[in-house]
Amino acid sequence: MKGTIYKSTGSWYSVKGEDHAFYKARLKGKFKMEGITSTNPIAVGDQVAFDMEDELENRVMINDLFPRRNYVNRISPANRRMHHIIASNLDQSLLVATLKDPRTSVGFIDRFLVTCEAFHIPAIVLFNKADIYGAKEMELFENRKAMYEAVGYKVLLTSVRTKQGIDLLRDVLHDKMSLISGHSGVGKSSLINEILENENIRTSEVSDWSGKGMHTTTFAEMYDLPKGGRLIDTPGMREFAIADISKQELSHYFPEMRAVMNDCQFNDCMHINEPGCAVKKAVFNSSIHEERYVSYLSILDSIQERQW
Ligand SMILES: Nc1nc2c(ncn2[C@@H]2O[C@H](COP(=O)(O)OP(=O)(O)OP(=O)(O)O)[C@@H](O)[C@H]2O)c(=O)[nH]1
Ligand SMILES: [Mg+2]
Ligand SMILES: [Zn+2]
Repeated sequence: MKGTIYKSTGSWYSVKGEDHAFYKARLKGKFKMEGITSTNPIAVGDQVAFDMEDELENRVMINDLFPRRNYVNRISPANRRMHHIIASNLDQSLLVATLKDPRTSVGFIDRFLVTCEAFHIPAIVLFNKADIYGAKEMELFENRKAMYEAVGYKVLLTSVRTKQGIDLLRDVLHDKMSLISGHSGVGKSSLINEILENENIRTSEVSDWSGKGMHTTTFAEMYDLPKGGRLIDTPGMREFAIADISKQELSHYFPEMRAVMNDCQFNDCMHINEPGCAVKKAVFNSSIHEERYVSYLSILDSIQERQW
């Protein structure tokens, strides 16, 4: 049977078959690995083929992986030589950020956006916990919103507490396969719970509620939206280490730089100190936001060129 991976713990998988039933799956021993650079051969969102192993217990064996339409990966926090595939076959990617408790940095958001650009996955930036923002945070929000909208990203403001922005979020997620990422504690699982309208949450998740909120998510897991579409909840990440991007190509993944870099004097301009650099000129006249340029320099600095 054919199916879609809904959850992966590394040792077993939850797969939803074409018959809409969930199966507990293992990987066939000699499963072809797509190279040795990925820590996980199968990720949430993958389309797979499987054989029944134990009909009574709904256990199956995955024997094939269908080609991925796309995927998002990052450098594995456990082993910096390896990549970790976060999810595959996505329509869009939602970054959940907060401006208080905790504050998400522009640098973190930009690393995520660069990765989405590199994988050609439309990205949305959502600021959650609006209910605890004071005047200072609201001013910061307006600045961030203007900055990201100018680059072409959709920006949302939500609160799970007051339900602010939830209807709009529901519209944005409708009928799409969306990856939900962000630091731990920003409210990813809370937002998903809200959007699922408590119809679709499996009982194990309900018992996860403590007085203070949900327990921290440990594995990526996909959920079906009641009116169509799917969400992938992911564990919070502390840092987002970008995989597979060279210093030379980095500026292509800043849409506002991509738009002007043809006017740089040198073809191989890295937009640092070169004469006649159109990107630096745009930063000076504020048509490129300085904070985005600072992110660019910082990411550039962090890219280790591979020495084979
Ligand atoms: N004030 C306020 N608190 C919120 C909001 N959304 C979530 N929280 C709280 O923030 C805490 C973390 O929420 P989670 O949904 O578990 O966060 P998460 O992003 O899934 O965290 P990880 O699973 O660790 O990555 C909980 O105590 C929630 O109740 C919000 O809109 N406003
Ligand atoms: Mg969570
Ligand atoms: Zn330049």
